[in-house]
Amino acid sequence: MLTIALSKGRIFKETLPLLAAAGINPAEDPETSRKLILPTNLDDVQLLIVRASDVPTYVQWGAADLGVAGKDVLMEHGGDGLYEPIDLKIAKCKLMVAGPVGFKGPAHGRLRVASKFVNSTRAHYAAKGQQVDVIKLYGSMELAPLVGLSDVIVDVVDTGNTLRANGLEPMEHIAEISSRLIVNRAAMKMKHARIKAFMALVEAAVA
Ligand code: PRT
Ligand code: MG
Repeated sequence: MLTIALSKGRIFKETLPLLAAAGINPAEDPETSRKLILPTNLDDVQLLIVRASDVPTYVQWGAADLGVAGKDVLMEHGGDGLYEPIDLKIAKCKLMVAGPVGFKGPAHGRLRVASKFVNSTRAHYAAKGQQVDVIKLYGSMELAPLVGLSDVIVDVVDTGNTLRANGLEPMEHIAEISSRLIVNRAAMKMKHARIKAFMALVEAAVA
């Protein structure tokens, strides 16, 4: 059995054509099905529908052989127990610092930064030698500066429409983000032929 973990929404939609190129078609649509294990047209391939930030965990622990996860999520997770062999070039965005339009820095004290990407945030400011207070959030980061929870945020940005709609603007670029195929290290050995064949088809579809 080959088990592939991925999240619904943009990653599922953009991974679908790549799976199809590898001969894999889900038997149900995760947007309408309530099933968390989706069978496919192939008896020996199943999909797990999990939270985007949980994909590396399922693959790391071998509950899934393969997964599709954003580089933002992988940077935050750290990549233990995982190979990251293919840049799928889907779900592209940028990890950025953003703040209120015209924001020049806190009046006094340390900069307060809200993010769900606390590790990437700490690493970014550590690399600049800047001491900051990092505030962990799980979503709706754009709200934090509007109500004085933080000065700025670190979040992924695509069109920038969400920032603009909330009176924020991009301030610093941290990383270019796209989704990656990830592989459990043990599965790569135990199911080598099957996974290599899958990867070759996916790689051809990306190119
Ligand atoms: O929902 P959950 O908490 O489980 O996780 P998630 O929100 O991270 O999942 P999902 O499916 O929204 O995103 C999965 C992956 O898609 C992320 O890990 C990124 O790698 C990638 N991606 C690409 C994005 C975006 N583009 C993006 N625009 N992830 C989130 N966004 C957000 C952005 O932060 C903003 O709030 O979408 C909103 C719209 O963006 P703008 O800039 O176009 O307005
Ligand atoms: Mg989401």
